[in-house]
Amino acid sequence: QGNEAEVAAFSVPSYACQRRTTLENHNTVLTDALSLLAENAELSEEDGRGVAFRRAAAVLKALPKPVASMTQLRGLPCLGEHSLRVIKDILENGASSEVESTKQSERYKALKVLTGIFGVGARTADRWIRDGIHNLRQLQDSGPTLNRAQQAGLEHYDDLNQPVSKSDADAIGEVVEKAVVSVLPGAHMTLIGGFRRGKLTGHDVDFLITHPEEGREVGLMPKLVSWLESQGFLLYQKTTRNSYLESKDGPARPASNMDRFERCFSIFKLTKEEKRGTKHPETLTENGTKPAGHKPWRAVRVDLVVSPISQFAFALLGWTGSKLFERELRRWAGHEKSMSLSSHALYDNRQSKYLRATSEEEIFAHLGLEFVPPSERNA
Ligand code: TTP
Ligand code: MN
Ligand code: MN
Ligand code: MN
Repeated sequence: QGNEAEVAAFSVPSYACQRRTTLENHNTVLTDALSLLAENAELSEEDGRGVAFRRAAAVLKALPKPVASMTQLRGLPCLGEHSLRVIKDILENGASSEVESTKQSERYKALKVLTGIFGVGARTADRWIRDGIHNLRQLQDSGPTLNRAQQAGLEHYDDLNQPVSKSDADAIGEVVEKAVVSVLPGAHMTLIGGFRRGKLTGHDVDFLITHPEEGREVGLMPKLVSWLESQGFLLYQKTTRNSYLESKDGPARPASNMDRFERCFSIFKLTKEEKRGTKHPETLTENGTKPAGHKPWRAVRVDLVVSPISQFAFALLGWTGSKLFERELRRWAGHEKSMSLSSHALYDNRQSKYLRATSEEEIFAHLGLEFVPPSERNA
């Protein structure tokens, strides 16, 4: 008797950027369920619902132990009626009927398979589904026109849907580092994204590149890509140039969350030799004689970003994630501090000026937040 009353209520601050969220999650059953509903909302282009479920999941990720009863959740932020219903269902019945039926729905399964193709987003997948395409077989049979990214995505579908390990990320890092210093001596490369937050696997590998002398980084990306291409490391690449300086609306408030650095979305060819950390033999390309069912390499999604040193701290913070942590930082900046944060700069609307920073620590300080290290940004 009185067990429920003895269970202390949890307390967490409202914004994910005020919390320390490690990879240790004591509520994976609940957060997996809410994340699935978030994903389903995003795939259905209902972004508002998606964010609401992501925020709810993030609150549960920050709890110090498993949720045992609904009473413990009283007063917690970001838990809306819908999320609370899902949590209650799981606590009482072991599963959420909404999550289970979503998971089994033909539409969700089709959206997952089709958006699992690199280059295919929610809108394209939805169009295909309305044309009766629900799986890869039907896609290949009915043959809608695929762009270059989607063709590559389909070709490397299995590899790209395998998680990337930290050791694969490190092996690729060695190659990219070597490429970076050969095309621009003195340039620096940093691992960003999920691996910087200490994740053991990822869906891709992300790198940020800069040079300590402002301006020296200009033109680096095409050279880097040529080097990697000439060595046979790229199965696909699309480079977009820096559009920050030339944009008309100025750097303060980017129209979207997409930043405007010079960047490259690529599919990297990781060979067994690179994995072992030995030299890349020129002979390893499979010229016509592909061994059936086995190949000595795998395809890995790699994102490269180049930033001028003056924006490096903002780029580092903006590309380390998690995506929700980034979103919450920007929400905090805007709503609580009347500032605009992007991956390029921090603008103070009250003082009408940019706030400089050369480290992530300085940016948190400008924002009036306690510093949260990358390993605790796993919201
Ligand atoms: P992702 O690589 O998509 O995510 P991740 O590395 O956190 O997770 P995973 O292990 O699944 O790869 O994005 C990394 C960060 O980069 C994320 O915080 C958001 C940021 N980002 C941008 O700022 N602009 C972009 O266009 C993209 C794609 C990402
Ligand atoms: Mn713990
Ligand atoms: Mn990543
Ligand atoms: Mn990425």
